[in-house]
Amino acid sequence: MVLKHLSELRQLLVDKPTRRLVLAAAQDHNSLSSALMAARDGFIEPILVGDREAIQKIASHNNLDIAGMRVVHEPDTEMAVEIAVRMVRSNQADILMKGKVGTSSLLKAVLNKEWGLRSGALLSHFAIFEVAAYHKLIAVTDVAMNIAPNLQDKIAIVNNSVACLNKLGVEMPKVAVLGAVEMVSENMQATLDAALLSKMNQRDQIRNCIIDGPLAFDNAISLESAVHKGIRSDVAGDTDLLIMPDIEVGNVLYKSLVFFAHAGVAAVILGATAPIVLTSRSDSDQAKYFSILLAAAISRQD
Ligand code: COD
Repeated sequence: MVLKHLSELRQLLVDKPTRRLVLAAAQDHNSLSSALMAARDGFIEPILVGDREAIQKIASHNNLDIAGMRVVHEPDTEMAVEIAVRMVRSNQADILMKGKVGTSSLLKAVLNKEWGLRSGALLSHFAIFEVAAYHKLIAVTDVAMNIAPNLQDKIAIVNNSVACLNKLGVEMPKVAVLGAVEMVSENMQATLDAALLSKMNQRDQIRNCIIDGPLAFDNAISLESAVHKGIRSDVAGDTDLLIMPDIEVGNVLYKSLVFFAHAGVAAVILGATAPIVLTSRSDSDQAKYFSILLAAAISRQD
């Protein structure tokens, strides 16, 4: 990873056109204030879809200036989400962001066959962490969308993430596929999938990255641990991207990094026709702000 700090995402946006971000069910204090912060910094132009009265109330109670901003009044949450998704689909917006609506309702709208944002690829969640104990930013996937990905899904998850990292300037990301152990065990599916992904990478079936696995978490992030175990690896200790075996492991790692290690984070959904900012209620305003910057940095530039 060339980037060491999430604040460097700003540099990727210098001289890039302002992206249009549509906030679905915008009557949500945290998403609204982070979107306004990114707008004030000149990175995005927000479009607020939701209950106008509730949006105005939140804005005035929290000293948020929404004067001159485009507000599309739709008090019904499901309809507001549909309007927001359709705006991205019809190229009236470049980024979709979740406001006061449940994660699965938003994802279901995105996956709608008639008016959603399917691109034909698998959609996956991608998060980048700034952890004091690591020498660069580290990406983690999938911690929030695909529940129990099979090998085919993991290939798509790697491809989505590698394409995103390439856009962030990481040309040949080092990818560690995690297991509980670094030996291939027929009793542990995660290790079998990891071994197959590594071999597929060696055979150029998965390109633009260097994959190694299975690696236990310590080997992936510490060369000393890998050497101690006698592991020869081009990835160990310098991983750019960690591939999770399933959503439970991913979600626990995500929350551990944030709550125990006080990591900063930015996250988006990849694989749709546009990036989607889908942070959860427990994420800080700063995490939401950096997620918007990440989405803007990888958004199509026309
Ligand atoms: N990418 C592309 N298409 C998908 C994906 C995906 N990741 N997931 C489902 N689809 C397509 C299917 O092919 C199908 O056509 C349609 O969508 C419905 O598929 P289902 O019935 O398997 O999926 P749903 O609608 O029941 O649920 C999809 C969700 C993404 C909502 C579901 O996977 C989910 O709830 N994921 C976990 C989200 C979550 O709760 N995260 C919590 C941590 S914040």
